[in-house]
Amino acid sequence: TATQYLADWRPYPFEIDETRLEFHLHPTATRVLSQIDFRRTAPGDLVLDGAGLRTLSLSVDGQPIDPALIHEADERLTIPDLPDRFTFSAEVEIDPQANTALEGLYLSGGMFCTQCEAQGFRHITWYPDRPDVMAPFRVTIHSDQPVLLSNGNPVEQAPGRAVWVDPWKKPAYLFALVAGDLRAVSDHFTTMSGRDVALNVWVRPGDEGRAGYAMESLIRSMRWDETAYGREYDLDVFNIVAVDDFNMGAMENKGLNIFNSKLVLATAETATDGDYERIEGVIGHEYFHNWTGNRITCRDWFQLCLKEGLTVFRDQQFTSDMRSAAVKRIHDVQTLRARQFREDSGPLSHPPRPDHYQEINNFYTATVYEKGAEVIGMLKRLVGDDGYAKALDLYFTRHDGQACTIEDWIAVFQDATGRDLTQFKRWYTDAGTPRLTMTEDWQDGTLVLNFRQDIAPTPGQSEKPPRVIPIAIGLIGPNGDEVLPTTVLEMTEAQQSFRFDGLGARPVVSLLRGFSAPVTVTREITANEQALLLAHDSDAYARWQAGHDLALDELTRRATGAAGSRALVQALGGVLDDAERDPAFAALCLALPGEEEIATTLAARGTPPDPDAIHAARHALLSEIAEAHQTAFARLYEAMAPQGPYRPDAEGAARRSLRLACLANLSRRDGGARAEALFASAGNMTERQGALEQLIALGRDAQALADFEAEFRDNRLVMDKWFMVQPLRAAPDQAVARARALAQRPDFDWKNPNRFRSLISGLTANHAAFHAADGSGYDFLADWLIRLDPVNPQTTARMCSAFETISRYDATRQARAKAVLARIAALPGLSRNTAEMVTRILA
Ligand code: BAL
Ligand code: ZN
Repeated sequence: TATQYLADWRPYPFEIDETRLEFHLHPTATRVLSQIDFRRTAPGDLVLDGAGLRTLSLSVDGQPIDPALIHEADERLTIPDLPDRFTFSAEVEIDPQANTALEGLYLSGGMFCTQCEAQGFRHITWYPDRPDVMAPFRVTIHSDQPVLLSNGNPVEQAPGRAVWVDPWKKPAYLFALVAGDLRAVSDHFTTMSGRDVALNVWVRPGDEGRAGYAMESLIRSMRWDETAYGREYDLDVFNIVAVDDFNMGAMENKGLNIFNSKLVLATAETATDGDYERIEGVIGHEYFHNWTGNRITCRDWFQLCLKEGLTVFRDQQFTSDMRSAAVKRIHDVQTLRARQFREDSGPLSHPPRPDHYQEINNFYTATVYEKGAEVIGMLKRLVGDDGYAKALDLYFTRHDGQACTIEDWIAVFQDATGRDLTQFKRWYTDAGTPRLTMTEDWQDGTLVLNFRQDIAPTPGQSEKPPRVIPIAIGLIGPNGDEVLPTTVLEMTEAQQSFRFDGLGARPVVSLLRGFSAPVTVTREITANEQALLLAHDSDAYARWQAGHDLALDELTRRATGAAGSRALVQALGGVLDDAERDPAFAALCLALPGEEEIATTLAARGTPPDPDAIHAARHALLSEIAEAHQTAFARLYEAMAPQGPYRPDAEGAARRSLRLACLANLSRRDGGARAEALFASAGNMTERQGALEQLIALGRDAQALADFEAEFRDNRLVMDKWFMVQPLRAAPDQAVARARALAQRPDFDWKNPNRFRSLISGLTANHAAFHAADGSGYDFLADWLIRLDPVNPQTTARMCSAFETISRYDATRQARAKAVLARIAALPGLSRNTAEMVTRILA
């Protein structure tokens, strides 16, 4: 398979003045007529992309084109010797019903819908399917479906026919079309300059009562982007459609966002607090793309983090403003570590801006998205809030309507602030997570902090020059008072020291406040000092991190056979005393590091993790905590009982999160009595699912699972949860058997990506079960990847990343995992997507 290189990018030799498309929709034989007005800007052939098309006719200015110019293996049509201006026309036939890969035009439950990012448009018709070719689109849809939607503004609507015009130039990956029997939940928004925008969230008949939160989230997003970034919406209508079969979370098509229905539909009875927060965040994310992604897009797919890193950063800011900034930051750090640090420490490590790929769909990763956002957070910390605002204003004025690069992005920061960002750029081009080591020297009131940064080699990159690292610190005196407020140290060398004079007593360093850089930290610190930070640090993230480190130290010691200490159990007592003041914080502290994180930490220290020992150590420590604080847990469980009807806001979610943390502890001693009672009485899915998870963990789940199924049998999204929690929460020695049994059920509709991911990732997230010594977890995953690959390569390839950590484990596990990967690699006809992932993991 050909590798694509950033260095090979060349400008396209034509611009497009207008793209006109006409669709005659049919489930198995949709005809697509296209007319594209090209204008030459440089010498060269016209190269168009097309995949799986039945080409009926091709012409230039009405003259037929020889179909022999189509190169099937390359999925390309190359036409030489063209004039400076011409209209290219094609008529093709495609089969949406056969499109199980869900790229291009496909059917979901009888509804026509599209997914074109990154390279889906080539499955619709012949086109320059690259993001730097932008055009206004005019789309005519012929269909007997009642609702016909595309990008832009509606200009004609008649039974069986609709015309949509999108005046804003866009690349093909932002094209969208939807046709189906849909109902709208409608509202409107008046923009900052007084224009009225019609808003619709389109759902299946019967789902109208579940789209209200998505609509409220959209309105909040539109207002926030005006206030925070001065960005106004630019069409007369904004449509969102919920689709049941979708590879991603959602897609930012211009004026017609298409969403996985799980990120739209919510009621208290069917969605958890986490679901609500994600819906708000993703509605925001896709909306914010209108400026960061659509008005200003990427020149090529290597630049994906230009739009994704920035848009994630913006949606994180939005959620911080709508909810609790401290809780959001801690959640984001947890996600970054669990997904991106994991990726960055293994065979799939790549820079936020990669310089080669085989299949771009494999690069919609935590590194491009979440690390891309962290890099922008560092930029903002280095240039300050005003510098950031100036740079963004310059970005929008300078690049509106363009397809840009990371170089363009860095240039606006340099030009707006005068700062040289040459070294900073390494965060975009170099892979790997820096390890920051700090030692301290203390003498006569002077504290010297000595830092060293090390970056391990990553695939294809052995040299790792030092990066700019903003290290936010504070100093806490022995009595808990802050003696130095937050100060950002700028580290630019491999080793660097910073000096603080005139201190009374030796302070404790609150390090990396706000998680000021995506690095791992090694330092010498005692359990007492960690407890002091946990009790007194003024920075909520650093306070949580101190407790987390205390817990991680305790767990890693126990998991490797060392004796336990009481330091964590005691420190949590202080957290519980204070819990009613900040329930979300207490809940975050009570959620001990997961088994995967313990394994990661051990591996980073050179110890192959033993999944069974880790599971046992964590289980034992949780039992000690449950016993030591049973009175506090019982008190708080009652104190956090609902105070009124369910509201999906941050305050309510905080109380429920603490209540469920208490339930988990109480369930270790009451045999599940409280969990059964809560399961039976809870009026919301957050508590319902929380109680169910406890009952599964205790093996007392038969009745609850049956009741849950009886109640929600017809609700796909809720049944996805049912499929997910069983392998996730089951005892490790039972989880694989349970997953196998669930996979036999007729309602395990494995071609639906949500259902597939629920069951399979429920198991792979159960660390000790997936890494069972007998290889049964690996076999189960491999069997299903092999089955799904011919149907849906994109989803298959993404799930291969469950194997990315195998080299951490003992020789037996490694051998078993490599054997199943070799079995996948040897399959005839394996997709390019999966082949690339398996090859990289085995490399
Ligand atoms: N652009 C793909 C989906 C998203 O990141 O919004
Ligand atoms: Zn995005």
